[in-house]
Amino acid sequence: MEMTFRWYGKDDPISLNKIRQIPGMKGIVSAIYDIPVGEVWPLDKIIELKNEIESYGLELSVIESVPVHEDIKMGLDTRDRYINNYTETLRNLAKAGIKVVCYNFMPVFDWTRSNLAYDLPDGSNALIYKEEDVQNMNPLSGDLELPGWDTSYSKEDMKNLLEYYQNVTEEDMWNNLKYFLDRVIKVAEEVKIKMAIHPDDPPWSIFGLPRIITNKENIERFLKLVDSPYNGLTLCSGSLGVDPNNDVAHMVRYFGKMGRIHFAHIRNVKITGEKSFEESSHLSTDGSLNIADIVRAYKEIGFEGPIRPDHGRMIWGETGRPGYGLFDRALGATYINGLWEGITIEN
Ligand SMILES: [Mn+2]
Repeated sequence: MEMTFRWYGKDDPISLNKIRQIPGMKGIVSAIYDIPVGEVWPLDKIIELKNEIESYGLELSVIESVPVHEDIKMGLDTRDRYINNYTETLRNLAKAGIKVVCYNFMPVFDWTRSNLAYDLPDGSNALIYKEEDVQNMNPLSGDLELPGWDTSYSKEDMKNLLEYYQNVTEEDMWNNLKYFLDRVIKVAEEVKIKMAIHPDDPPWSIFGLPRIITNKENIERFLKLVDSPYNGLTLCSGSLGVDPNNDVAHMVRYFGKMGRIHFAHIRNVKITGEKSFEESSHLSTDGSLNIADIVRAYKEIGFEGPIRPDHGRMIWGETGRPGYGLFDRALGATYINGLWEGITIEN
């Protein structure tokens, strides 16, 4: 595996200089953040990002994410233009030597939490999700702050989007995803970029919106939509793991042996009730997931791709982007490295 770390570009308070000091850190997961969703990423901007990262002795390992325009997810007639732009972006990324692209297919909201800084008893704070709180949220109130929310939507846009989705079923989402993949994976194969879908987070419907990348059965269906090694997964332990029916280590072994895991997100979560959880430290005993077994599963399948610690708590007084501070994620990377080094696989 290659240990990597997410970096939000030059505006990220956590500098590349700090990231490179984390033991074993090899790669950066990043994106270009100032291009509107759906437009083509120019080659010179990609090269600039890559050069900046490489000047710190790190590699640009994964693009997370190239966002999918909402018109594609909704299946509107305008989607063809955005799909063409998407494949143009892939071509430019390939010219810069990018090998893995992460994306998701969640309608409107991306990842969602009910509280971005919930105080934990040890004095740290973390992202949490409480189903009853989310059900009481009104996405049209305009005062919600969700980390994965595209804040460029006006209240009116949001109202229209939510209204439109009232008539979009899960089967429609499957059809729209297939339409997208039929066109995009062909280009991904040609330019040798592994596409890696991120599961829906949390893996159930929120605000009445359809969500489909949620469990083993659905992921298997997804992989068969276009049965190509370039149509693969970002396997996120924390996203899938909040549903106790999802056995993450089993999924790593199962989809890993098929060669379809292209990128690994590792983090722990503590399930606190029905459809409710706290993001815990990465340590197995701090949460509901057996991170040691998940890392063992990656070692068993001979995983050589990028792994990153996913979200972290805010510890030692750190403030900043929810889930994306330096300290707890660095501890997560170190913990994963320790597990990896300690596991011997007998052949
Ligand atoms: Mn993730």
